[in-house]
Amino acid sequence: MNAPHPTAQLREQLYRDMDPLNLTPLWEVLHALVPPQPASPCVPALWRYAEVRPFLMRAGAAITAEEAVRRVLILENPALRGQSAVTQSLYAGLQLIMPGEVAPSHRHTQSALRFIVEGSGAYTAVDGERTTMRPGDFIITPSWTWHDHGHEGGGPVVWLDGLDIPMVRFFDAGFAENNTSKSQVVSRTEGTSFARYGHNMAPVRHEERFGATSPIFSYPYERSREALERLERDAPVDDWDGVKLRYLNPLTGGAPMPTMATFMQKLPAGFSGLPWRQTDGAVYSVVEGSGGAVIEGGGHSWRFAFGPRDHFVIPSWHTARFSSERGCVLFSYSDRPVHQALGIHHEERLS
Ligand code: GTQ
Repeated sequence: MNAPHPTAQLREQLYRDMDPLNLTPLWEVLHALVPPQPASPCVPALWRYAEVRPFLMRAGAAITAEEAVRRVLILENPALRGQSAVTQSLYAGLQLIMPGEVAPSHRHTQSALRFIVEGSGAYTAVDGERTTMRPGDFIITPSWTWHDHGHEGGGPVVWLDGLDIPMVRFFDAGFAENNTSKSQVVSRTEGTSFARYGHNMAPVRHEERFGATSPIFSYPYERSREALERLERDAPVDDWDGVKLRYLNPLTGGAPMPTMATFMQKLPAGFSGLPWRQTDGAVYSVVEGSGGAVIEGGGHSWRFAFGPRDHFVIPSWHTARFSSERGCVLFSYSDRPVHQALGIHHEERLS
């Protein structure tokens, strides 16, 4: 008579014996590998500017922009500490530059966006053209273009850096190089790119300068805000998003960068939005006004009250809804173009 299969023992012995050959059984991990729905390890988080700013200023006293190369405080997802990541695929940081400083010229395969949070008079130079930074402007540094930042005005200037660093690291496709000169030579007059591409027109014989990235370096806030205000006044407001527009690469109609989509939205005064969820986790920068976000996921719930210059992250497939008593303007970015390119983007609008 055979004894009943000592199944558990048999399996444990199998796992131990094959472990040195770097073999592991799928059936122990299958449920987590192929989950019924996204189960992000990220958590929602809010960084209040009033709490962050003193540390930025202390960083300003502790290190120069030149020594730091980029003087940035990274917004790390509380569940991903040590990984320099705000979501699994995205990086966020707040960069400070003081009058007279230069953040030296370099280039890398990672794409970057800048969203100006505080101060005026700093510039970023891309591909020989300088762009002056003003609060609310959205500025692009395309992959593998030389860029340096400088400040010839007065007072500190702070902007949000959004990069695809974790995504490029995931693909092991990161290259970087320092320029031989600290500031790149200016070879184009400021505003040239915007004149060429920023008016629903394009040069008749344009070269595709940056491949999949928008040839517009800077999307000025006054233009975005005007569009949102007009739509709030003259068109139906969306029950989930308020008034929300996406930024465009004018040559493709797609997102301004191959890896990141950017948005600006206005929640009208008295807005109480319906909940939604989407697979692209998103980082938000509060431009003006105040409001609230209720976020739910993994059996937990978060309630954020936000004001100007605050930042927060809504991870993949967390249910969120916005409200605003007095109205507010929100900038956000996510990895949506990658989801869409892979055909794995999902969005649900709940009620
Ligand atoms: O400005 O080039 O926040 O390379 C992180 C990496 C900013 C930049 C960051 C970077 C930059």
